[in-house]
Amino acid sequence: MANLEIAELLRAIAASYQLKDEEKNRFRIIAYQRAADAIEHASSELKDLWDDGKLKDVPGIGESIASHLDEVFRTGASKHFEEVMKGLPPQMFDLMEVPGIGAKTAFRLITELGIKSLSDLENAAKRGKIAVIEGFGEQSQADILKSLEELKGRTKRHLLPYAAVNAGRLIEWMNESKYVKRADSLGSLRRRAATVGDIDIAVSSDHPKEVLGHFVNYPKKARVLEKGDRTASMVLPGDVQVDCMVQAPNAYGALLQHFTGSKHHNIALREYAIKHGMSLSEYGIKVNGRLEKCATEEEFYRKLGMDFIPPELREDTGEIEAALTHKLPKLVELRDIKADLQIHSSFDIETSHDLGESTMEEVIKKADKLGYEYIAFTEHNPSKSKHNEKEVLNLLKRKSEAVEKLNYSFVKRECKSIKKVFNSLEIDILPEGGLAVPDEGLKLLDFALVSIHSSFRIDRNKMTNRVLSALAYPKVKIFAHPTARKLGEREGIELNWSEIFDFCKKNEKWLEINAEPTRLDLPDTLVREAVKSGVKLSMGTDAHHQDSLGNMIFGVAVARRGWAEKKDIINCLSLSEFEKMIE
Ligand code: DGT
Ligand code: CA
Ligand code: CA
Ligand code: ZN
Repeated sequence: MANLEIAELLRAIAASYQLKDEEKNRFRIIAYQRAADAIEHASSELKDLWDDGKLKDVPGIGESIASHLDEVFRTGASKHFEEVMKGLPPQMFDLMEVPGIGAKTAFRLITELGIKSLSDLENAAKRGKIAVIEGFGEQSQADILKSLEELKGRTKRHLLPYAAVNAGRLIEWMNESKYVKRADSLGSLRRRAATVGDIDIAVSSDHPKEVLGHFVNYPKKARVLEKGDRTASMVLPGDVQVDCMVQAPNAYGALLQHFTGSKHHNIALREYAIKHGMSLSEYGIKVNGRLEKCATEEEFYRKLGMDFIPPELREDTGEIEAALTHKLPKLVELRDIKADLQIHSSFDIETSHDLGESTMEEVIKKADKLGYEYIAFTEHNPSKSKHNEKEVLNLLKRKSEAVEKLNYSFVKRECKSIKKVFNSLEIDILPEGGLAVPDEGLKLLDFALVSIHSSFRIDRNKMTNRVLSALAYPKVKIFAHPTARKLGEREGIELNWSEIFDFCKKNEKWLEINAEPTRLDLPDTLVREAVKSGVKLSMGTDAHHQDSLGNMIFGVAVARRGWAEKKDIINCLSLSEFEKMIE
């Protein structure tokens, strides 16, 4: 069972509990959903962890879920899971694949309309049968049709960190062979694209036969697809395909260049070469009919009269012109990052209890290890429906006191590099605009992030005004995960970006690059436009566990793909520079 299937199973259990008795099972439902999220985004296969007896090391998998999963791995099923799902229509779980359809909606559609499949659902929506059910209406029906279209457009791609971890392990394995001089990733993974179709690996060696023999002997493989003289392909658990290519060391740079892509970059490069009497291949560059091999990529680009183009920029969006005229940006690097500006600790703002996992202290320690100068705690605002204004203020006060205390004691006593912890908050932008926290509450914060977590489908103009109304508050500095997209799940909201950019530039507001692997939001193409417009970006991991602070590297990948330099990123400011920005 691959991670995605297990996650699906746990979601099905959560949905079953939701239908049976939502109130009674509230915490169970959350636990199952959380475990499903954790497993879906884990970079290791759960089955491997189980083999090593490390199931409980996965944050989000508690004692009881672990014991049921243990039964699943041992026997192929769990009695408890079967019991929970008994009596529920199995099509329910297919319908829940549709974004926006939860357990209850799916159940009603099946029982009230007799829907048996996604195509049934599409037919029913097209014939107007859904709009007339009580509580649905024209809008829900239109939303369902739109979601169905979205679902069809999905292709199976892997999140960048998942591909990166799998490739990293495989490269380690390749390096164990004495015939391997070096091994690198290629393709979309080397370009650090947000999602990766298949993994491509390059090996430098004079012994392709032995190298490929070692490759197909990889102990963690699911099956071998093919093995030729210079290339081989196999599939890893979780349906990840890997292609491996071997090249002699004296032409290795040309191979790297050729199979890093992107296709568009290579086409544009080839056209340029032809115009100048050269031709390109995975061996090198032919000039006047004579092949000049390239051992390194630097050499390859130099022969074309270009500066070295970092893989992240190879998308044919102006990098070739820039490389010819020595105008490539000096891209931001992980070591330039001095802060993480979106972190959720286990300090539960609703109760001000510490829930035990990744306490504020643990998070600070981890950030200190990473060498940061400052971080911000950005818990979600207290629920507006559960508390009156006075209660909200009291909760915010408690958090602000907790952070203040940490700054005076813990940070001074325990930290080498962290100098300050900021008291921030991730505040919901209400559907009609404005913030989910009263003005008095804002006064307690050092600065605030705002973001959208509901009502995603509002027309472009209204949505733009909704966002601008929130950004207008002086305390608000950051628009977090601005498109609200979820990779493979949900497309982003529609905004008038040039209006947003203008506003941010004029009013010193920053757009976040959220480094959470399913978000990577702003997406790279919009980062590029923001940078061009002179808008500053802030980086946050959106970590809900101290280990996720390590995801910053993926945010940096997005920034680099968007041509961002140090000067474009707020987190590259020193503490004192940053403090001036939020005065
Ligand atoms: P992906 O795997 O869909 O995320 O995207 P890429 O960019 O990794 O594409 P892939 O795996 O098809 O090919 C790797 C790179 O190799 C691609 O960016 C362009 C380059 N390339 C050069 N010549 C060829 C060729 O003849 N066939 C393919 N498929 N790729 C080539
Ligand atoms: Ca690929
Ligand atoms: Ca490939
Ligand atoms: Zn958020």
